[in-house]
Amino acid sequence: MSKRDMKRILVTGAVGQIGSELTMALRERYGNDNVLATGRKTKPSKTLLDSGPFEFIDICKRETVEKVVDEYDIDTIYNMAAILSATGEERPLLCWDVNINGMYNILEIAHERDLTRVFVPSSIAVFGPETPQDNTPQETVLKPKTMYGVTKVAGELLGDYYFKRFGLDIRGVRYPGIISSETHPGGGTTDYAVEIFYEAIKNKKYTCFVKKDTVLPMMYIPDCIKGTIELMDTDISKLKHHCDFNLTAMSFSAGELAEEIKKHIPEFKCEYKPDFRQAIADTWPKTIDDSAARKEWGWKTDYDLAVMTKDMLEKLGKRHEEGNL
Ligand code: AKB
Repeated sequence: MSKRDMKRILVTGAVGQIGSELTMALRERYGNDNVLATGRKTKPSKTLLDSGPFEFIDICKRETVEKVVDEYDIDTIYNMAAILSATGEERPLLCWDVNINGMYNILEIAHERDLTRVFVPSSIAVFGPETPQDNTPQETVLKPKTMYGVTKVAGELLGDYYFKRFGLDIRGVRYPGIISSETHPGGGTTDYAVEIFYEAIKNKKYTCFVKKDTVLPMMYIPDCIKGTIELMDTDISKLKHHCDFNLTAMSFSAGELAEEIKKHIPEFKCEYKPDFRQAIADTWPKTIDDSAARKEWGWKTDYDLAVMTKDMLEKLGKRHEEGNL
């Protein structure tokens, strides 16, 4: 088997919202033993632990990453470990450390060992108030006002630098808010779009931390996992962009999401009490132009607001009935 065909994958941040489901999808595809899940502190789920190898590492401590990369003969890294926007405003130095110094360690390790491919996610947080908020173009002003956004812009640039300078095959997308039912998001501005489902099922009411008319780009987790893996599978000759693909599936206001949930749970009530995360949301796009992703690697979505809402409520409703929510 040539080096290009081998797949020995490391997922950092595998206990997180995207990492946990990405790890399971990669294990299904490449074999359980070929996908090493890693986390820093949080206890992994039984599903993650029982289905394949797991190690605790800290991407800010380079030697802990080097150890597992060498021990497991890793050739591909999905660097999903990150501090998100809301936590980033509360702990800016930690955000810089994990998102920049941690990412730098990953890139150096990948470069030194000539790894096959690296995925490093970016976010809609790279945009700021000077960016057009409707149909935000692929190439546009990047002047974020959060520490998270600053680290994501720097991360995109760093990734492109390693590609140009060292030929490291590194890829990434600007994730919108991700909605999922397996693992809670933590510390993001778009977390309300997940919390609302749990509260609708459990308590039939929710107090939303952004205003009713706040519109943000969103995506259901199956689309997110599909897109991530498809980008990593694409022949590099097709890619003009590398670390900064705009990506979206749907855009809706917090009020529209509440209305969609009400169609299934008529007694559901949503109140709006904006907190500091409103100011972050106000600087992000409402809708995104992801035509570069569609053109260069065939990106397309399967889930819109109605289909996603129905699926989320069914999944969480079942877990609630079983007493597992
Ligand atoms: C956040 O809200 O911080 C993240 C993101 C959009 O990157 N979900």
